[in-house]
Amino acid sequence: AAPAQATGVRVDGTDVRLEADKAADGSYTLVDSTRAMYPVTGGQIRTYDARRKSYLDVAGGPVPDDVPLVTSATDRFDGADTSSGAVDAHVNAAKVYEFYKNEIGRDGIDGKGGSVHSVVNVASNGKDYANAFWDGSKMVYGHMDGVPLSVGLDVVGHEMTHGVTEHSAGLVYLNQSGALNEAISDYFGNAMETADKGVAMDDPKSGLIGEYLCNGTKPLEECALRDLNDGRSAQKDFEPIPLDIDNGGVHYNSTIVGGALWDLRKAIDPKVADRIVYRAAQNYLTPLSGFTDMRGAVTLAAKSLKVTDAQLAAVTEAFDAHGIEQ
Ligand code: ASN
Ligand code: ZN
Repeated sequence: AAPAQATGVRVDGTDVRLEADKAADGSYTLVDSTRAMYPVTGGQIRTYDARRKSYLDVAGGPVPDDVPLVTSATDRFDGADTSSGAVDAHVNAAKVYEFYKNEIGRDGIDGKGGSVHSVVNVASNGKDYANAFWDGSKMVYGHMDGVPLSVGLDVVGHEMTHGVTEHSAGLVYLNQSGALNEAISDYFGNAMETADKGVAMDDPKSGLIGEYLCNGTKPLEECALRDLNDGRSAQKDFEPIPLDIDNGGVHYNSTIVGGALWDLRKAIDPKVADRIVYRAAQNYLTPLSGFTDMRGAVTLAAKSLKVTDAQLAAVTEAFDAHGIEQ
């Protein structure tokens, strides 16, 4: 087997170049050995197809033996490999890898060039499983109204960032630390997508998460799962939510702090904001950190990066605007 290029058809109908592997029998698999990690660690970006197996049988640990790599008899991945979400997952995982490598200087999810594995096309009791998640080892994707979740670069970036967070701050996925974990995933997922699509930061739609999952059947605002420009404040909008509901409302309270981080990204050079938020998450958070800790962490990270006074003032303003106090 040897690295080879292939072509894929994405769910939106466009062709895309894929990094693949060509076997001796002429078939291709979605195994990308071209990234910086490969020569050093052997790390690869691999995409597998669960073929509607239950997400419960796939979650946790390495990819099960009975879940195959995505394979094509020719150098073209289309048809079932498009509708499963495999092509979009493979391309988007590579984009997220490149963002972390080039913008942040991080080598993959574990920061050590380890493999990046995605399993697409899981179901729930034979029906669409309308979610995606990081399971501690890999990304897993279902379909929402027939559209694979992997079409969203913001979704793929969100899930991979859960892996990055697990390998660094280790934010416990409950209550405020869980909402902060969510906010960091939303921030980086959306930052990647906004940069990739060339959406201006001052576009009111810049904060939308998951807005492309409807594949054009709904306006972006209606399609989106969340909006980092929703302007919510810790004082007015934070709700303590029981643990049995969404791990204590981790996807509800998240946009309070995610909104502050997004405000910062709108106020200063986005690349500087990305470095500040990344450094905050890497160096100044611990597993039970909450929103106030994040304000402190972002402030410390900004100072340690020797940002300008204006950039530091933007940090203060962003957290003030969302009611997150010192
Ligand atoms: N899509 C969700 C997330 O990554 C799945 C979950 O609730 N963990 O946040
Ligand atoms: Zn999440």
